[in-house]
Amino acid sequence: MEKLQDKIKYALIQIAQNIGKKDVPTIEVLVKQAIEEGIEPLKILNEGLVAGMAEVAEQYKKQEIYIPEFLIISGKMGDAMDVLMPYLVGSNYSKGKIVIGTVQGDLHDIGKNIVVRMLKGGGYEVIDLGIDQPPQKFGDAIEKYKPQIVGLSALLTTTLPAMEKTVKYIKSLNSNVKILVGGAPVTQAYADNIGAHGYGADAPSALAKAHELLKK
Ligand code: B1M
Repeated sequence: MEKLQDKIKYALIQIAQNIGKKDVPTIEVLVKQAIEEGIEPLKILNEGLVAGMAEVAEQYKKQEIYIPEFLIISGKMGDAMDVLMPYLVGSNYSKGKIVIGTVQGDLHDIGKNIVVRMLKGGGYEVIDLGIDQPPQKFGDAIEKYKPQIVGLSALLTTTLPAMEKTVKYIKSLNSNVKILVGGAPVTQAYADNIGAHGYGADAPSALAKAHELLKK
């Protein structure tokens, strides 16, 4: 018999391929069923949801699915996480904590929100500060939440200096936090230049970079 974790994983992929169709399996129902069958919550997360999301991310990367589909799937993933979360509490499920926000002067958040969903789907606890965040707000959040990673997003060439200022400010706090940056005008060269620890060109690479930064 097909394992329930596999069903959860393939349900996410099926949603990607059948958006809008009625008979697509509901992830929350499968997650509930898995819990009732006594499958370990961490197994449901890692071998079901995270594995399914990783495949969906590949499809997004290869442009087999696009932003609207990705947002729908991420939403479903969020619903499933809501069901699973109470069972995960106390099981040390989180791979790490990430504070993220769009830098000062910048109101764009569509891409950042995709990154947030991707990181959550990848098993991270994410604290989203929102848009137009001054350096001090990132500093306050570092003190309050003690994250391992801080993510900065910028969509305007005119807000790139705010990203640099924020990186400098965070580094001046002497915490061990790693800084991950991204957004349309940001490049690897720019990230290196301002002293960020990591750069993600898109949501899947932001997730991959987060994993990599935590290994260092
Ligand atoms: Co604006 N805007 N916008 N805009 N806007 C752009 C960015 C622009 C390229 C349009 C253009 O001129 N062709 C241009 C910037 C030019 C430049 O700087 N070189 C521009 C401009 C000029 C402006 C205004 C100044 C316009 C005006 O008022 N005259 C103004 C500025 C407001 C401000 O921020 N202060 C403005 C306003 C707006 C809206 C509010 C109307 C709206 C934003 C709504 C919102 O976000 N809630 C908006 C939009 C929607 C866009 C476009 C059309 C789409 C951006 C987007 O959502 N892309 C954009 C033109 C375009 O890109 N075609 C444009 C889709 C999204 C999934 O991609 O955000 O790149 P992206 O995110 C990707 C990656 O970049 C990466 O992963 C994401 C997922 O793959 N990524 C990260 C993002 N953050 C990351 C963080 C990471 C890692 C990866 O680690 C932490």
